[in-house]
Amino acid sequence: MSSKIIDFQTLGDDRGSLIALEENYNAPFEIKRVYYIYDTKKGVARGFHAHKHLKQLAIAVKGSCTFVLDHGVKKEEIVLNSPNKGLLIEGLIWREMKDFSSDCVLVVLASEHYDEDDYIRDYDEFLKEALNDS
Ligand code: T46
Repeated sequence: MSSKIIDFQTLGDDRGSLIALEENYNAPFEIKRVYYIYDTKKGVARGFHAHKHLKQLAIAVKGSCTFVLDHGVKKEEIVLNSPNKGLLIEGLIWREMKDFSSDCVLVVLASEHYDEDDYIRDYDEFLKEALNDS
């Protein structure tokens, strides 16, 4: 299990900015799915689950939000507030997302198709698995 910030190269000129994401390059896996979260209501938190195998790259292409990543033994908070930064999350990490700005558009690239069986939505079950893995 691991997480890290990936800095994307901004290709800009006097017309504005452009960022390209390419699988197995700056998005370091095969991209099978893309989804985005937007219009999140004030004060709402989402997530509250871990994934068994999924790799994801989350980018706040507009606005900001905070990820709370719980590795079982340690917790960290990561603010996403720039379209040129992506949060890579691989493996068994409990995630919560909060503090969405009203204009936040959170784009997520995923390594697998949607599969509810890959989710762990029970925190105690997550902790048991995470501590076994560490
Ligand atoms: C994650 C965080 C960052 C689908 O049908 N297909 C999909 O690809 C996704 C992502 C969701 N759904 C359905 C399942 C639920 O009925 O859309 C509904 C909302 O999904 P969920 O409650 O899981 O949303 P979040 O924001 O809690 O979590 C999502 C992802 O599901 C999850 O993989 O890591 O964003």
